[in-house]
Amino acid sequence: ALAGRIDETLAGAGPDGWSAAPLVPGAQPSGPQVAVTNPADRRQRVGTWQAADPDTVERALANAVQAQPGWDATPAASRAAILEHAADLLEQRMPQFIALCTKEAGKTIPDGVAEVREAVDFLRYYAGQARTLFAPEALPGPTGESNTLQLAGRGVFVCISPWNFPLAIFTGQVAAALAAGNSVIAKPAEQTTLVGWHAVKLLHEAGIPEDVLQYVPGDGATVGAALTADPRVAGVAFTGSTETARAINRALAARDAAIGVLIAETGGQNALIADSSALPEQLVKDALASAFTSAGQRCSAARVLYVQSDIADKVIDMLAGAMAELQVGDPALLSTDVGPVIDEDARRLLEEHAARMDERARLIAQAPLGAGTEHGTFFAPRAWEIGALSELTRENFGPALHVIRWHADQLDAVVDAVNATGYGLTLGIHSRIDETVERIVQRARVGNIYVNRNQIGAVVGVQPFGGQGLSGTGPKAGGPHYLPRFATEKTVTINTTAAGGNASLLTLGD
Ligand code: UN1
Repeated sequence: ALAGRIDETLAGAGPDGWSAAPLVPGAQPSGPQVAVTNPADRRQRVGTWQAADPDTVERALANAVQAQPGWDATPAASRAAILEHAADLLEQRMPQFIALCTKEAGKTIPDGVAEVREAVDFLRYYAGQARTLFAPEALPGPTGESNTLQLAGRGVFVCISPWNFPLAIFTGQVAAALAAGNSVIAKPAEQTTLVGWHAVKLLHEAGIPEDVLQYVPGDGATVGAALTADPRVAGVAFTGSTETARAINRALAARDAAIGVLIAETGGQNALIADSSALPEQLVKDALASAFTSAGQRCSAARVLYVQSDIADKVIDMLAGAMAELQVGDPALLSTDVGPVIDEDARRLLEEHAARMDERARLIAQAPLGAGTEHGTFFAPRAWEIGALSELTRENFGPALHVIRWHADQLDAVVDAVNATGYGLTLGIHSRIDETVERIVQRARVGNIYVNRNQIGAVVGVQPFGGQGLSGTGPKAGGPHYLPRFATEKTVTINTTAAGGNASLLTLGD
């Protein structure tokens, strides 16, 4: 019934489904129309989108420069009220956005619900912060002087978001940048332009001026590169690959302009470490959730399960049993656990990885593909047992888990191996021994540690999310320090004695 309703919601969009095009006042976009198809069934057309051409990008930059001072001068409380209104609208339109996330990004229904919920949380969290952070803070100083510290927008911010959280991360970046008084040019991932377009339309409806928030879809190599190389851009918020974050950093540094700010959230090679005191049932449940939710397409997902040798056979058996029960199929069905991966490229990379693993590692389990998956970009979730983490040369962005056994005297070595990947995003620990937990927490160089639970689904304001090293620059999204990074600080010192000149210095000079 739900799947039917999602189809109806989709049909409500128009005969050709959904559509997206640049939202840039005054531009006449002339880019080609690109078809969007359903990852669960590539024969089904979901809509079309149009990429921004160079004139549209130029117009967007000129508009953003013009519009920013007015937006920055708008009281922070008014900016916050608009974002809060957008949160209310988003809650009202939850079914439409879930339908879009399912059809365009292959999200399951629970993932779609979480996606809308997280976007709403980001809007309310950054709005709440804007209300308090932008009041000038009085600083102590000498008599006859007033000193205040205040925040202001940096200028034009470019927000480049990923397809795996097409609404939540898209909205989170944009909301923080707007709350801080920046004008924003938002470039969604090419795979999820429709969700981004609808989010921007909703923000405009809530009251964000159309030149303050513009929407510029396109590929990274042309539209993304043109934006990040432009000297008018003050900063970039980016979530995606480490490699792209490096390219953006280089582009910002190479400009003959102000030193641009980069806020990047990138990849991970996340481990779950279980010792022999772990409860196998809970461990397997949490490992499954961490590795296979969202078809493993989360930068927070567990890629490696380190299990202490005493319980390894039992855990591996249970894992194989649980994986055989996974329902892989149409994400629009409530019974589905694992939907498709985002596109054919993603599926091919995972199949190549699987072929490499099948040659050199032992396959523990492969979940069965459900009925009706033959026309979609599905990858059957798999787990292999490998000898060492160093056998994995890169992040495998999908439902692929790798199990490694460790012995009692190797705890520090395990943590060191995880640290040696250079990534540092999430880490799961399953142990009933406080000293073991503390030892791992102390030694691990990661951003988010989860003990005796799954390691995905960080909650805005509760579990600030983000990594270190190859995993990103910080500050953590949904944490107290993220929004201030989008702002610049102004210290204002006023002589409050006689008008003009500093009385005390004149006296000293006499
Ligand atoms: C990402 O996958 O790009 O905690 C980051 C989580 C999410 C991860 C988002 N906030 O699972």
